[in-house]
Order: sequence, then structure tokens, then C-alpha cells
Amino acid sequence: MELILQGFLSFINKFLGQAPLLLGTVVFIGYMLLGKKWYESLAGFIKTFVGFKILQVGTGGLVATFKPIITTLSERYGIEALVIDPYFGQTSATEFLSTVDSLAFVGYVMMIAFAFNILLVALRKYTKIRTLFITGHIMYQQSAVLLWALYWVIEGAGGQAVSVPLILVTGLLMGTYWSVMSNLIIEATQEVTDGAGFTIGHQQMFGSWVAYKIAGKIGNKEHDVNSVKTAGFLSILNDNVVANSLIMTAFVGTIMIILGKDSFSYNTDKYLFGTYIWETCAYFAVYITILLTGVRMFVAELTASFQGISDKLLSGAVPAVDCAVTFGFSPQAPTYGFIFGFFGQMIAIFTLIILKAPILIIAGFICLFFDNGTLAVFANKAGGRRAAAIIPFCAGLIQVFGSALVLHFLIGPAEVIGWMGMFDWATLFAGTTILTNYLGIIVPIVLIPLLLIIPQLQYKRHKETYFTTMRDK
Ligand code: ASC
Repeated sequence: MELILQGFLSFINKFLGQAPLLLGTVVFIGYMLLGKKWYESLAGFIKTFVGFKILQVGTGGLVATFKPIITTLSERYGIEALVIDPYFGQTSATEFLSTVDSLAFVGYVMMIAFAFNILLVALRKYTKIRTLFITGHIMYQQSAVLLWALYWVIEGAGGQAVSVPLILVTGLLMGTYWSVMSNLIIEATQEVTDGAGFTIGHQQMFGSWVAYKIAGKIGNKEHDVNSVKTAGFLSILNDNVVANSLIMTAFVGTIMIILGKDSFSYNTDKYLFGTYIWETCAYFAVYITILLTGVRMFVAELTASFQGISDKLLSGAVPAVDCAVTFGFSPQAPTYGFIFGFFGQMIAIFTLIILKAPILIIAGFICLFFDNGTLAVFANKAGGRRAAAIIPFCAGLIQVFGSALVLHFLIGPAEVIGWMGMFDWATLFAGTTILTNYLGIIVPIVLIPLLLIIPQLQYKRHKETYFTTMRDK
């Protein structure tokens, strides 16, 4: 008996507790259920496993490069510098959860959330949920960040692995958010894309809905940003590698100059201080590229096996996809969002510095471009260029202040290097985390039924046309 129990526990630890093995196995099973050959399923397993390992090389590299700079800064001036890029949030989450042997639970949260999303769509007659969230890398990222945040404010101090009830609650709340918010933004997305038949499954679904709702009061939709020309220089920022290197050099490079060359031990035979700064900052782009390669690899497999399964079960659901898909329908709006969001973030960052806040926020490219870009697309559709400027500007302020606030409750462990500054995470989830800190697990539990009221209210407003956006009607 003892032996069987030992064997079982060791199976959990060494197999189900290992994120790459677990996700690889899920993909393998998914493909087998879809009727693929065993060797095709095996290939899926391998790509998922290797993709996940590549991702870990990227996240490990980010921490190793960035953490020493922050540590020096905080030792010297008593401030913590944290980046509000989603991959810095994800890295904080996964590296920290690893220290309490809980990394694999992120996979469980993601599966519970997705299963709950499927269930809500299957029961759409009652739940009024029409959308299936299939943006795999976002699903993983959000599951990791939410599990980390809730764990830290509820169970963190003990250093024990995440508890089973918390994994369940996190998974259900995650699935509720995916379902409710992607469903909330269907109508606006149909407007933006001229009825392309999908919705957004990303990090600013609530934000985009708010932007769309208030834009009409701010500006005139006839003054569309797509009839304005943008400057040539900004076009180089369309490239992730270029943008990451430049932005990190501007921000982290400045910090390194302030700290001075004596703070860094580098080979002076090989580097000038200037070239050392450049190389260090360019390494952010290197690691983000590695990380993205890994993410794309395992997410492609996961999405294909997930989507195959759900297509068989729910042929009519509207897919919720990456926000960048909307950019093709409004090509100038993202640049607007980027520029005005940048101003908003800068003002907020300088305000924190002037107020001598203990947390220094560093802007991240993904948040600046994809988050504010998406808000601008929705704002422009309903309120033209005035709305596409003012809303991302305000969002920039919110992203910085909201993230600084929630980070105040999350800093401590050495693995924490940032937070996901995206709109919904600087508002809804920052608020949830802070409330949970004071009131406990009851907060995420109560939020689940509360959020599920939203689709009911939506349904009431246009019962006749509500389900006709579904593809099978
Ligand atoms: C994110 C994230 C990305 C980008 C991408 C935008 O939040 O993690 O990789 O935005 O999805 O297209």
C-alpha cells in the first residue's frame, strides 16, 4: 500500500508536476482524440516539450540579465524598478512559482479555465456565452500571472506549494474572464472588422469595450485616423526586435548610466561602458526572441489540439483571437495608440519619480504597442482620431499607476521583475489582487457569478440578434 502511494506521489511530482511533460502529454492525447496517427501525435508531444524548454531559456535569461541591475538600483537608492511588459509578468510568475514547486499548476489552471470556457459555451442557451478563447500564449501567460498573484497574497508567506482549492478557484475565475470579456466585445469587434466573424481574446477586452463605449462622446467617427499619414521613423518600431532594443536601451541604459560603470563588473578589455550598455540592453531583445520562439512552438501545438477538440464539440462558437488581428482593419490606429500611450506612460512614470514612490516602473514595448494599439483601433471606430489619441493617453497613465499599485503588494521575492501592464491587468486584475490581499479567497470566488451576469445583461439588450453572430446560424 505504502509502495503504491509512494509511486503515485512520485508520478505526480516527476511527471504531472513537470510543466513541459504535462503540456506535451495533453497535446499528445488531444491529437490522438482528433484521430491523428500516433507518430504525428508524438511529433506534437516533442514540439510542445522542446518549445516549453526554449521558453524557459528565454525567461531565465531575462531574469539573469535584468535582476542584477535592479538589485544594484534598489541597494543604492532603495527603489525597485519593474517592467510592465507581459513577458516580465509571466517570467516573474513562472520563476517564482518554480521556487515553490508549483510551475506545473499553471498548466492545470489553464486546462480548468479552458474546460470551463467550453462548458459555458456548451450551455450557451443558459449562460449566453458565445465565444471560445483560443489565444494559447495569452492563456498560458494569464494563467501564470493570476496564479502567482493570488497565491502570493493568499498563501505566499508559507512557502508551501499552491493549494488545490486555489488552483481550482484561479482556473474558474480565469475561464470566466476569458468567456465573459471576449463575449462582451463581440459586437464592437464585428463593427471594427466589418463582420469578420471573430472576437478578441487578449489582455484588453474590457478596456476595448470601455474605449468603444466612451469614444463616441470624445470625438467624431468621421475623422478616421486611417486617412492620416504617419512619419517614416516610427515605422521601424513595427519590428519587435528593433523596438525592444531601442526602448530597453532608452530606459535600462539610462539606469545603467545613473548607476555608473563601477557598479558593473564587465571585461574592460572587451567593452567600452557604452558598448557594454548597448549589448546588455540588446540582450532583452535576444531573450524575448528566444522566448517567443519557444512560446510559438508549443502554443501552435496546444492550440491545434485544443481547437480540434472544441471544433468537434462546439461547431458554432465564435473564436476569440489575438488583438493584433484587428490591426489589419485599421492600420494607422496602432501607431496612434503607441505614441499617445507612450506620452501617458511617461507622465505617469515621472510622477512616480517626483513623488519618490518606492517602485520605479519601466515601460515595455508590448504593452505600449499592442495594448494601446488595440484601444486606439476600437476608439477610432467610434470616435475617430480625437478618441484614438485621448483614450490611449489615459490608458498609459492607468497602465503605470495600476501596475505600480499592484506590484506594491507583490514585491519581495527575488524572481519578481515586473507585472503585465496591459489594461485589464492594470485595472480588473490589479483590483482583484489587492482586494484579495485584504479579504482573502472569497474575492475571486464571488467574482465568478458576478461576472457571469454580464452576458445576461447583454442578451437582454438585443435578444433577437444576439445569437446570429454565431457561425452556425
Ligand atoms: C501580448 C503577448 C504577446 C503580444 C501579442 C500581440 O500580450 O504576450 O506576445 O501581446 O499577442 O500580438
